[in-house]
Formats: sequence, structure tokens, C-alpha cells
Amino acid sequence: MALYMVTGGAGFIGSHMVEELVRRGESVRILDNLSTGREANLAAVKGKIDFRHADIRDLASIRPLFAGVDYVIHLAALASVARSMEDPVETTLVNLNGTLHVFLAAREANVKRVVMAATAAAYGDDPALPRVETQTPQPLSPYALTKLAGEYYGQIFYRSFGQEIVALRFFNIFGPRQDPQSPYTGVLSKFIVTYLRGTTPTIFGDGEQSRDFTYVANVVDATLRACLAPAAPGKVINVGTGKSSTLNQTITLLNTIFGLQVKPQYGPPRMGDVRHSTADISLARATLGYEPLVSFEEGLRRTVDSLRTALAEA
Ligand code: NAD
Ligand code: UD2
Repeated sequence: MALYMVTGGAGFIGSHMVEELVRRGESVRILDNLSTGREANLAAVKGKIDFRHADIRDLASIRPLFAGVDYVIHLAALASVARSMEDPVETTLVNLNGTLHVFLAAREANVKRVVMAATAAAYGDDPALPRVETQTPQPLSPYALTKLAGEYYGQIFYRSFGQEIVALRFFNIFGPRQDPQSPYTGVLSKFIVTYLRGTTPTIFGDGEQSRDFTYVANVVDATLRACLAPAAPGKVINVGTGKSSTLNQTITLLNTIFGLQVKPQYGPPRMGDVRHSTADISLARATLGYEPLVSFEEGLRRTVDSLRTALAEA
């Protein structure tokens, strides 16, 4: 049994990561300031985890939390393009300074490996598709830039100190507990809530923008593989499904799932938006032995069921 620290473990992706680690019998310590995460996300593992309310912006306060930790899964961040356009300073302090603090504290505590959540946003609008890790990044938002800078810090520390750090470029992750109440949440959570409440989904732009929507179980599997895979340290690795859907196609699929004929309303495109995004997952397959476990359609059906239950119980 190893001790895993999950920063951001009370969040959407983090809470699924924690649940799977507990299911596997690992020890888990969570570092989270509950700024967007919630302890309710951890209800299924109550009493089985070591929760520490802390802020990665404060290096001195988080240092002691790394004692005895074997692996760090670093998810804590302000995870929104739109929010970063509104407040680039706050996003920089959390995503860039905070990530540097996590890497420093991990090295001082002799943590075996850090796996950080990076993002497909780093690619920006490079016309080449699917996205390959060797493409030149073109960040379009402070969010994308700060996550990319975290990748660079990881590579610097790996090359200079041999610190084992892996960056996983998550594509568009969705699933249960992606907070439908947050104005910054993922588009699929927002759309599903409109279907469940009988309101109308709004598409920013013409709806032909595409995303590699990746169900959360896939990213949990890839991340836990990256903690142990021998060839992963020092690398940046895409995690997606290798397939993409446009928002218009997504509305058509939701209409099929709900048996409705919902017509979205269309608004102006959003600043900082990427037009198309699809992952090349060859490196994840070769380095991690990763293979997507749950398809977009199956993941969407599971998420609809989960949100229907959550809203009914609210
Ligand atoms: P989330 O907002 O649900 O989770 C982020 C967690 O970090 C929350 O629990 C929040 O309370 C915590 N946090 C934020 N600032 C903190 C701070 N200063 N100190 C300590 N904890 C802090 O978001 P998510 O969608 O679960 O994203 C998790 C990670 O995955 C982020 O790094 C995000 O950039 C990355 N990512 C997400 C997606 C996606 O589609 N959801 C895609 C690519 C990358
Ligand atoms: C980016 C990253 C993703 C992740 C996320 C933050 C890319 C390709 N992806 O996601 O990896 O890091 O940031 O966690 O950069 N939209 C609507 N209507 C709505 C809400 C959104 O049309 O009500 C559109 C939005 O303008 C965008 C698309 O849906 O074109 C996806 O938006 P999102 O916020 O779900 O995620 P995105 O792509 O910004």
C-alpha cells in the first residue's frame, strides 16, 4: 500500500481519482482549499481518506503535508478558460505559482513521482489535427498558458534534478460531479442540466467547434498508470479518446438520449475558445498502455443518469 496525495482531490476529476485509489486499497491524502471542490464530492470515501484543507499558493503551509507521500497527483487549479480571461492574475497565482510550490514540496519530501494535470488548451488553434505532443503549443488563454508553464517547470526539474514529473494533457473531461452549478463548468454538464430542467442550451458560436470529450473514468485510469509507468517521467502525454464531436452533433445525441427535439440557441463565440480539438493518443498507448475504457456516447448516458439522480435529490 502506497500513500498518494491528490491535490484538488475534492474536485470533479479529483474525487473520482480518490474513489479509485481507495477502491484499490491505497492510502490517500487530499490537499484542497475547497474553492471549487466540495467535501460532498467525497461522500463515498468518508472516513477512508486524510483530508487537509490547504492552499497550494502558500508553500510554507503545504510543505509538511508531503511528508511520507509516495506519489502526488496534482489536479488543484482554477480550471476555466473563461475565468482566466476575466482574472489572469488569480489563475496565475494558483496554476503557475501553486504548481511550482507542489513540485518544490514534493522534491523536498523525496516523493517518488508527481503526475500533473495539463490541458489540451495548450495546443490553441494549430490547424494540424489530431493534436500530437510534438506540435508547438499556441496557448490562447491565461489558463492554457499557466498549465503549459507547469509542464515546462516539470521538464526543467526532471532534467536538472532527476525529479520524476509527468504531465498529462487531459482533453475535455466530463462525467458525474462536474459541477453543473458553476458558470465555469464543462459544456456537457451545462447542456444536460438544460435538458433535465426543460430550458434551452446556448451554443457560443455556430456549434461546429469540436472537442475530444473524454469520460472521467478514462482519465483516472491514465493518471494511475502514469504514476507507475517506467518511461513516463519527463514526458508530456495526451489523454483523450482520439475521436471528437461538434457541439451540434452533441445536441443531436442528447436529443436521441432524451427522446426530444431540442433546438439550441446560438450566441457569439467565446473569447479564448479553441475551434477544433482531437487527441492523438499514440504516446499514451505506447508509454502508459492506456486505452479508452468508456466511449463518449456511453459516458454521456452515464452522466445523464447521474445528473438526473443528483437534481432529483437536490
Ligand atoms: P475542479 O475545479 O472540479 O477541481 C479543482 C480542484 O482544485 C477543486 O477541488 C478546488 O477546490 C481545488 N483548488 C483550486 N485552487 C486551489 C488552491 N489554491 N489550493 C488547493 N486546492 C485548490 O476542476 P476539474 O475539472 O476536476 O480539474 C482538475 C484538474 O484537471 C485541473 O488541473 C484542470 O486544469 C485539469 N483539467 C481538467 C479538464 C476538464 O475537462 N475538466 C481538462 C484538462 C485539464
Ligand atoms: C478547455 C480545455 C479542456 C479543459 C478546460 C478547463 C480545450 C480544447 N479544452 O475546455 O482541456 O482544460 O478548458 O477545464 O482547450 N460552450 C457553449 N455553451 C456553453 C458552454 C460552453 O457553446 O454553455 C462551448 C465553449 O464556447 C467551447 C465548448 O463549448 O467552444 C467547450 O467549452 P468548455 O468550457 O466545456 O471547455 P473548453 O473547450 O473551454
